Amino acid sequence: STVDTVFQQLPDVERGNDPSPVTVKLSSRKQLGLINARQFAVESGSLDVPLGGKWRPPTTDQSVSSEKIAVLVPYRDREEHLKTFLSYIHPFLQRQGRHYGIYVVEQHGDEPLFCKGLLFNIAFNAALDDDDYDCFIFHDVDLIPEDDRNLYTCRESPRHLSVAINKFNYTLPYEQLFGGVTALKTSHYKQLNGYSNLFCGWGGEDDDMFKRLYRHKLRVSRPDKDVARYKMLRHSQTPLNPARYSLLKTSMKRASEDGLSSLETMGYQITSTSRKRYFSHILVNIADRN
Ligand code: BGN
Repeated sequence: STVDTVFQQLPDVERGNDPSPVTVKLSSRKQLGLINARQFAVESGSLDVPLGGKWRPPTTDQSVSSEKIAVLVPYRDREEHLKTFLSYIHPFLQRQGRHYGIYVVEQHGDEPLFCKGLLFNIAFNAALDDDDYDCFIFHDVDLIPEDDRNLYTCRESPRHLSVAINKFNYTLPYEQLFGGVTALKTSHYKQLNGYSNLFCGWGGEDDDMFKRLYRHKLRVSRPDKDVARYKMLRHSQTPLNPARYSLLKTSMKRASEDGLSSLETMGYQITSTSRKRYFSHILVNIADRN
């Protein structure tokens, strides 16, 4: 079943609940795990998120940044995570005064492995069809930002935002890491030819992207690790990508022809695009590649 069913069933809740605190303090992993659908509905019910998860700050002041930001969230089979993610990310982005839209790109079909890079590329095009976004945030559904000072905005350099994750004891595992949560200008993502479409299963698509950045001499910037803190929601290990090591040997060769430029050859179908209560939904059928 797809997320369709889940989000139509959420109960309506009263408005006027307390707004979320300015800094999200998540004291324990356990606490996060306990957030259930009901709590989510209550939290989100206190928010004014227009249908489709698109929001802009209530201001007429044109001097305020006009940057439009799309948050892309690849998704499959993680309903609890998605609810938790949405319940945090909307208040977070609104406290930062962002003009944004949330796009959940969901994989279904016979392909057993999760093809994150392909989903990102599909969602990138779909979001640009929907609105003229300047900036893209590529976001794992299981990462919850802890600190409002971690600004979801694009800079001159591509930005790696998930620097310090509780799972890695709040330290960066390696200097070339470019996975989890990243921010790239629309122009940069096009220049890079997006992600590789070929990584299905856990691991490597982000390392491949890092090589694309290197190839174009785009330096990665990062916020301070005291600010760029995240909680990772608990889940079992997803099936690994057995081809990730061999694929990473050909990253440089493939970069210009494997990505946005080769999307039409990838044999997927967009089953539907729709406005859900808290996000825009892109449902993609990916056939078994074997
Ligand atoms: C790396 C993964 C990344 C992942 C980080 C952090 C690979 C490729 C073979 C070396 N890379 O090992 O994709 O984001 O760990 O979890 O598996």
